[in-house]
Amino acid sequence: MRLTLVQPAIGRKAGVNYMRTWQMEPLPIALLAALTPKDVDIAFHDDRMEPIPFDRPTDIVAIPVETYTAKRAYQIASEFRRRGVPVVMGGFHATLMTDEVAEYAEAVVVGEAEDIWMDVIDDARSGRLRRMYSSNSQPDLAKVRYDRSIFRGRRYLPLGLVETGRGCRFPCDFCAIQTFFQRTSRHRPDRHDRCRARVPEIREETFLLRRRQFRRGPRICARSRRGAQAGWYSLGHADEHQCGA
Ligand code: B12
Repeated sequence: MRLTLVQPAIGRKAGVNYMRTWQMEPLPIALLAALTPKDVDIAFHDDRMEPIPFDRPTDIVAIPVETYTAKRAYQIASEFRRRGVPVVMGGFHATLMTDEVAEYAEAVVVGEAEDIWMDVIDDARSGRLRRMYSSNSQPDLAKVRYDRSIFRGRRYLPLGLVETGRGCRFPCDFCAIQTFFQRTSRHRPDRHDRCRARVPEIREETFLLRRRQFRRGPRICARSRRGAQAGWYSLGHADEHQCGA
């Protein structure tokens, strides 16, 4: 089976390639690639950086959808569907706006992918995709893996993204995170998992970590603290630091 993963851009403007911002490795793509069995032939296209070859043969397309990429994701999905290719969508927007997203996809995945992605793959292989896949489970973050080899050859910003935890326990109603994770919060169990020492596939000298972890310096191992002093920096993000930090 041939699976095509597509990272949608935030939008397109006629005559302009792309608004060149935030071109970092998209972690949901690396995660889906790692979850996919090895006998599936995976292609990946990043709409932020390159034209999507809609006519390249594929059996299924999977697209992560955030609210800010939803419109573009629907355009991409429509192009593939016009060619008879089934589309699966998941992510924050797909979970929060399931009915809307379902108009543009054969299948919508609600919740975290880890415990349900194999069902999607199996059903796609047998040509029996369900309209909706829903997972309430919260997978053990110690077991979560990313296949970053899928990004080889692309010139992303030299930032290594490390996922240190998921969710937030604060009830800020403007924030999608507390809704998506139902006000739960969990972290990778070993504090060293946050560090480059345990993320060998990251080569970059700069980490994107949640700001709070940098404030709490001692929670980062000595090697990463040295890195921080040597000039790595954390890129704060509206969600976490608004939420009680
Ligand atoms: C890292 C990050 C960024 C980075 C992006 C890095 C990159 N790779 O390009 C930066 C800092 C640049 C960024 C910017 C923005 N971000 Co941001 N960001 C995040 C953050 C912190 C982590 C996302 C991530 O990679 N998670 C790790 C992956 C593995 O987890 P995940 O995305 O949740 O995916 C899981 C499930 O959703 C599901 N899943 C996801 N996709 C798919 C697809 C399929 C097919 C399936 C089956 C499942 C599935 O399975 C995954 C594993 O369980 C989240 C908040 C958070 N804590 O989640 C916000 C978040 C995604 N960002 C958000 C926003 C709003 C923005 C901005 C628009 C903010 C702004 N106003 O500028 C910009 C947009 C930038 C742009 N132009 O593209 C919102 C999106 C809300 C929404 N309703 O969609 C979030 C959720 C924060 C929030 N408070 O609500 N962001």
